[in-house]
Amino acid sequence: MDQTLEEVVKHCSQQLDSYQRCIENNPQDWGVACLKFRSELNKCAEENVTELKRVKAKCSSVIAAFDNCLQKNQKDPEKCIKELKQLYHCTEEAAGRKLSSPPPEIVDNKKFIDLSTFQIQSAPPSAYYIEEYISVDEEKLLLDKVYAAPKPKWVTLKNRRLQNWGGIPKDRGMLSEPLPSWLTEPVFPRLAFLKVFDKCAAHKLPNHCLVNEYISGQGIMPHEDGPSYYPTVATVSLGSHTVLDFYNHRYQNADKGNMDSNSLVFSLLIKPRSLLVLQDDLYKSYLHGIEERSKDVLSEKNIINAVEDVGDLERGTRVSLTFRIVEKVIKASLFNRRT
Ligand SMILES: O=C(O)CCC(=O)C(=O)O
Repeated sequence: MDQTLEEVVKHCSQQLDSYQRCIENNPQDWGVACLKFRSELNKCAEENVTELKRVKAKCSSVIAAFDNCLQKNQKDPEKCIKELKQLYHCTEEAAGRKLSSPPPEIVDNKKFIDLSTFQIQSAPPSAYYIEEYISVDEEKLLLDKVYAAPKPKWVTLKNRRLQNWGGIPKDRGMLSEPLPSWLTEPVFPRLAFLKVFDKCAAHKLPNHCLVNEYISGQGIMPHEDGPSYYPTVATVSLGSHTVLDFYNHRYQNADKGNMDSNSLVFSLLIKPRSLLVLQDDLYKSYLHGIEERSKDVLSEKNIINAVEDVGDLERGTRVSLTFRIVEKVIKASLFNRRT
């Protein structure tokens, strides 16, 4: 699939850009408002991308059935699961891939539509964790793009490096720029179907992504994400696992150099390619952090989402993509207007 995406980017960058801008400008109803741009992108891709030409020739009736269903059920796209499954099977066959492991949300209708299926029941409200949220190919493409960013995009801190996409959040607001399509395309459609950000009045999809890179031995001090953001975060992990620790708020009052281990409440094992969504009390009333270590001895921690005993895990380099909604934005276009 890497090659297909590269071909789409190569031949249809203008259409991709217009579609992306339309999604940004119509956070409430982009599914309907941006149909024209989606069709233009599809047309360009079908005409120029080898694999898609093949898929179109073989799967035209299944594509039409899926489109038809979506048109009829714009407010209720989950009614089109059957058509989506057929489309998935047809495209995988046309591309010559074995039908081994379709994405979980396609296998199981309930998972496809309902975030609550993924809720970690033993955690305080609310944490949702989805393994294999993105594929190995998507993970590789995302990592390639993160590392292809120009050097000045990186901000180097003592214990990690980071990149801001979508703008830099500031107290007075964020000068907002569209998120690049390489970040949104593998992640947003499923966030939208799972309705992860639907409670947010202003936007229904994130407008900011913080990329954090931790090499083995690095971490992040316990902290809260603060009031600049709508209180839901969605984090996609790439490259390596980590262990995310949750602390009671009183840790905040403790001396920073003297971590109050009693305030550690529980931990989550976060695997590469997974999605973690935090909201409610877990966003507002707990701190989260990652210890600076090169190996996680899981038996030493109260890990509440690990079902199988995976023993000790050596950490590699992990890149996390934390998607959020910054509510106070200043549109970049206001500054770019010609007079
Ligand atoms: O890397 C992660 O999963 C956590 C990142 C985080 O907490 C933050 O950037 O505020």
